[in-house]
Amino acid sequence: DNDIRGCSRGSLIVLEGLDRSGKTSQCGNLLAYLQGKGFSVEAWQFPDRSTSVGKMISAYLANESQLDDRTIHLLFSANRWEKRALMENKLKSGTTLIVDRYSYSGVAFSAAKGLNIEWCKAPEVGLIAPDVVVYLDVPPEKAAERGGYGLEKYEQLDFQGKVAEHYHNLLDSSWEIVDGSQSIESVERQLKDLAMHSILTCQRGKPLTN
Ligand code: DGP
Ligand code: NA
Ligand code: NA
Repeated sequence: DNDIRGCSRGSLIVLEGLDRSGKTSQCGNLLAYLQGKGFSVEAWQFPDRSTSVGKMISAYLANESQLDDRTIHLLFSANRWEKRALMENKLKSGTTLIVDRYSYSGVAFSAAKGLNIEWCKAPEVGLIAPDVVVYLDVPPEKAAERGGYGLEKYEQLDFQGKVAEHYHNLLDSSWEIVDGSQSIESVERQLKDLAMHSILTCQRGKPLTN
């Protein structure tokens, strides 16, 4: 399949966490740091609102459209699928990708609505497997305090609490849990270390897998 053992490739670094967990600014900081080190690196985010599927998702999140829970679930997944080929090309050509949310958001947010977890996972099968998943762990109450939520659909404390529970069910030993309640600098330092380690492991020939 996608085994490119022996070639130097980029690393797929995924950040997950609740809304207002600090992921997005940490992704930006990590991007700047790695670029400063001379690595070929890009920051991506899902949902990617620039595509036509992404625009449907964005309208849904802004409460401008209503969609059935399973329908929006599949659109979020389709939004990752439509970027898969480009993602593979970037990684194979040596570019590291820092990705703000991925399949785990897909599962945690939809499962929090009560959808069956195995059903939620199914459309994610075959997407490229991350080399490292960092969970920025912030209690929902603390995230809610951070300047408050915006107006988007899921930005409500009770719902985020359910999302947190589902994230915790998804966590396994392959995830890196970073305590997002620490200082920004401390979180940043840990992310840099995790990213550097992952990039070097990929450069040494870790295969790309689904
Ligand atoms: P963001 O642009 O990262 O703030 O994400 C927008 C919102 O959508 C946020 O509340 C998280 C949620 N979200 C992200 N990815 C998915 C997904 O795949 N499925 C569902 N149901 N929600 C998602
Ligand atoms: Na958000
Ligand atoms: Na974000």
